[in-house]
Amino acid sequence: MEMTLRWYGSKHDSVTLEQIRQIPGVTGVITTLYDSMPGEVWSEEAIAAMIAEVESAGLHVSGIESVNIHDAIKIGTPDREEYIDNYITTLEHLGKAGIHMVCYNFMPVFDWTRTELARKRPDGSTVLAYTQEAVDAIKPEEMFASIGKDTNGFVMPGWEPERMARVKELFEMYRDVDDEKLFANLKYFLERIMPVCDKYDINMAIHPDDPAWSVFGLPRIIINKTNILRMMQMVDNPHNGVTFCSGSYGTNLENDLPDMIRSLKGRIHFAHVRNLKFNSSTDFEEAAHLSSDGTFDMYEIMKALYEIGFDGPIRPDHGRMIWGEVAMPGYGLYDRALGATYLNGLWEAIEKSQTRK
Ligand code: CS2
Ligand code: MN
Repeated sequence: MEMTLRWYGSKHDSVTLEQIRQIPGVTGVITTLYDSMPGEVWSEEAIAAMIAEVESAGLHVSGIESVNIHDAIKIGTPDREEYIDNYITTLEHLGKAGIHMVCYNFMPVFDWTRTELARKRPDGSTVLAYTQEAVDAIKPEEMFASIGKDTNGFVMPGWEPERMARVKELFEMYRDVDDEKLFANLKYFLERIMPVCDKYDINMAIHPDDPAWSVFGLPRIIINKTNILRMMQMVDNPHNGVTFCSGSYGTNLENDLPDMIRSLKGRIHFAHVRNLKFNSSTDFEEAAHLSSDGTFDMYEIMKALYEIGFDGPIRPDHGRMIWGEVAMPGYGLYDRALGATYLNGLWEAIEKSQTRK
């Protein structure tokens, strides 16, 4: 595996490449063209500039998170053809530039959903948190306003203001899309893009829906072992793979994370590893990465990844806000650096315990 950190580009991120370069064991970044809108073609020039900037800091681009999918593709409207063509061109440009892993998600309307961005914990740190009660109490169009004030002035991935202004309209467009239709639209999209992925050896890595259940009545399909295996089989090509995000699949306590990892052998192209602390089955917060701080056994998660021979990029996921840092919620430097170091420590111990018996 290769330890990486997510980075939004110098215009948008409070964390610098120079800082990332100093986290021991982190050799790559996972980045994106944050200003691009879903459906746009990423130009070769913009991709080259992004790579040059990262490489001049002594790091490399380990993959993209995300090339977002236009709603027309998820809904399956006739104009999806044009947006799929654009997506293919973007993949072609990325492949030519030597990028081989692309993360994306297939969530309708909202990307990840949290009800608090700065819940205070007993140690004074703040974290992202979710309660079902809070979601049930508001209308979808109020969602952005309810968390918008806690973004520390940053644009949150998946919560771009232009998108949020259209929430009502988007709900209307998804009216006839149920789980089956969403599966069919995902299959259609994947079948269309697989040839370019085969040509340039691009691993597509779908990110799970977060939380892993339907919110506001919208269909959500990338939520559990049954559905993800269905997706792997419906387009049975190794380039059709997953981002294994422990914090997203883990929102549903019925998901057995190490077991899911083992069942996805050969198809996990990217890993997000973080912990959650459940206060009840419908109230969870994003704890520090350590097993002792949350609900999951992080050793077992890393061991399962090791055992299936996972060799893709991995990253700590959302971190707590600590030591007075002001950053995009979940994406500060300090706690993610601690997370990376902890995960590297687990990996080293697992590796040595296998080879030094
Ligand atoms: C989430 C998502 O995993 C995460 O960090 O914040 O925004 C995720 O990046 C996307 O759903 C992937 O497309
Ligand atoms: Mn994730």
